[in-house]
Amino acid sequence: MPYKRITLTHFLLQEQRRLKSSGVFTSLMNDILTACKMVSHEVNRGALVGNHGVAGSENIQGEEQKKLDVLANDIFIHMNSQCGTYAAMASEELEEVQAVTGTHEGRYLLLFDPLDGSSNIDVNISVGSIFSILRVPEGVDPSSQDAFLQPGVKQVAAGYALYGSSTMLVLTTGNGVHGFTLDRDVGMFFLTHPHMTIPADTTEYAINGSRARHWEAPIKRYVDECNAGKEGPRGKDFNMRWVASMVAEVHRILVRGGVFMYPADAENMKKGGKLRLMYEANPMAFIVEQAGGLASTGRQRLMEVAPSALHQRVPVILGSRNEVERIVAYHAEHDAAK
Ligand code: P6P
Repeated sequence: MPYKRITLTHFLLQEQRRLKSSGVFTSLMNDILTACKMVSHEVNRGALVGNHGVAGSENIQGEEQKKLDVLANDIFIHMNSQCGTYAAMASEELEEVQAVTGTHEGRYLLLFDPLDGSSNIDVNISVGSIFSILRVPEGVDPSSQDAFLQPGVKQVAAGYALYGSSTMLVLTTGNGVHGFTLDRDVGMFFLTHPHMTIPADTTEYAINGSRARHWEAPIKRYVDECNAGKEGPRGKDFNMRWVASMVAEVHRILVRGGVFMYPADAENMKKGGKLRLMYEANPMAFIVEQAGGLASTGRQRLMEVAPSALHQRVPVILGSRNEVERIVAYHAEHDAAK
């Protein structure tokens, strides 16, 4: 019976009792889910209200901002500044840390990519929001970049909202991964995907194949073997997917397995890779590991990368455990033969 579901708020209160934690965590999560509902509303109205197209500005990454990039960022900053649980925030869209004024008791830091995959907005392909929560380190000014430069293993919680055929919020607090679907008529997220786990094996990989000429040998070896199919060394056929929206790719992997790769390559390695460590790779790595998968740079566990800059980029290989282990082994063989 569909009404016999629990809401995200019920789930958070249960987690709060289980963790014997104060209500702070529940209230900070409530602000994030409200922001995601508001972004979902604006994404879904799209061209009807002029939300498509470019904003006429660039972000810190030097990327042209879409109108919804700016709107989603404003919504996240505003909604998460109200209840005093965050001392500061960092956004993919903003160069500097945003101190949350008047909340000296704020004990948490929020990092987010307010609208990931926004090149897909005007063509109506799924986009998402990604968030990561850290504690304010002792004795550090929370409004300094240094406060944010913590490895992924220090995350308190991480999650994403996927604005797809339905709007979902997927969350981990370190006790597994749980998925909630937005009931627009009720205006609440309901638990629909408890204890999401990633199959250890897969026949589906995701990579932007147009970059093949730039790939390092271990990635080329892995993809070539997948493409060789059952006649090749893997002895089975593979399928390829590429949505150009990390949230959509990770969600597919959580639901049915797979491996996602945005590796460092000859062209992007000058910047350290394509995807950002603090508010894309780390939160997704936390979710993937909590769901039984692995997340690596190819040479290091992603969540153990020691950050040196707020907007730093990193190679990303994540998903089904046995496939990520294979890709990491190919990197190790390659490096040992150098
Ligand atoms: P490309 C979106 O801009 C993003 O950050 C990820 O969501 C996505 O996986 C990747 O970049 C797409 O990159 O080079 O295929 O456009």
